[in-house]
Amino acid sequence: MKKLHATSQTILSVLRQSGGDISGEDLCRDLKISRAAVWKHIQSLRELGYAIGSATHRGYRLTAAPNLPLPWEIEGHLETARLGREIEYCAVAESTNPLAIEAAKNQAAEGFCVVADQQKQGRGRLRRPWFSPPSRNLYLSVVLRPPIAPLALPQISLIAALALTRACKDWLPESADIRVKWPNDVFVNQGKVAGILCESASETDRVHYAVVGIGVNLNLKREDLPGEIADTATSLQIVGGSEVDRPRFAANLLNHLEPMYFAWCRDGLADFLPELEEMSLMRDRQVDVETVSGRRSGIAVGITEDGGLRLRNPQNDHEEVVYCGDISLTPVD
Ligand code: BT5
Repeated sequence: MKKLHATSQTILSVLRQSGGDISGEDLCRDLKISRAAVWKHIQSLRELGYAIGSATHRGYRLTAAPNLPLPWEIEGHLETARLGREIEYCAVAESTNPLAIEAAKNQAAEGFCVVADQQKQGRGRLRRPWFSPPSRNLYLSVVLRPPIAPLALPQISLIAALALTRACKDWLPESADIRVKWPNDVFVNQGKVAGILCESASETDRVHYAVVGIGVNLNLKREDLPGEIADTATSLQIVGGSEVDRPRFAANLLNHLEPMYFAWCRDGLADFLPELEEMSLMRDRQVDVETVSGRRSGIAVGITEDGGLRLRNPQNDHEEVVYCGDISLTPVD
């Protein structure tokens, strides 16, 4: 886990703001530190991937920042009151979710996030693996403490999925087809671009915490995709063609999520249903849903106010609602 020293952070902002060369002497004088100390901070920034040139008689110049989801880079783009206001960064994590759960158990404030460059044991639902290589994507877990009945908690995946669709829209051409696949996926042009894993602890009438883990494929290239997901996954770069700024994307996602999350806590899901239906991947299509109590099939005709998927039997028009499960779609001709 890395925290940037306050002086390194000041040097970084000075270099950024100047946009040109800053002499070592000026830095020593303004920060009241020695030349050796300035050099040490410059070195630590370089180790994080900042490209900082130095030339005798001219000084230091920032020429490039690493495309890493570093907390201070995310914070620079945040417009939230709570979400992401405290971020723990790991270059390598087993998975960001258990780290956020641990923090939640230790009273982390609502909005606390864990972000990793890479996950060794990234996970999906039912212990399925989440492909999490370094340098490419976003792996973020946010601690939430919604004042709602525990039964309503699964809806949070739908809110996060909708926030993701809005965040993806900001990076993709208008022609991109962005969809929510109930209950926890985001698809772009028929490929899975993001998944959500919500883990929580509650008692009968109170949620202690919910950790919403979000994985988004940002800069994966086709050739990065392992065989198991080569035909089903995609990334914003594969679709949009350009490199996504990871910290900016992370901040943008939290900026979208926060007001939606607070509105949902206050008023429930009803106001989001039209958008959820408009963005639905399955709408009016024949689907099979694997649930714990067996397979259900039907036409997906909508989502209920409590987050269930409405399935209509085309033979007798009978409708049933399922609340969790894995969906497979019957291909359309
Ligand atoms: C999910 O599960 O889609 C939830 C994924 C949540 C990942 C985030 S990353 C931050 C946090 N930390 C974690 O360890 N997890 C969360 P599920 O619906 O069960 O889908 C899992 C399936 O998606 C796998 O079985 C693969 O088929 C497919 N898959 C795995 N990695 C993928 C990737 N990077 N992109 C697209 N599909 C993937």
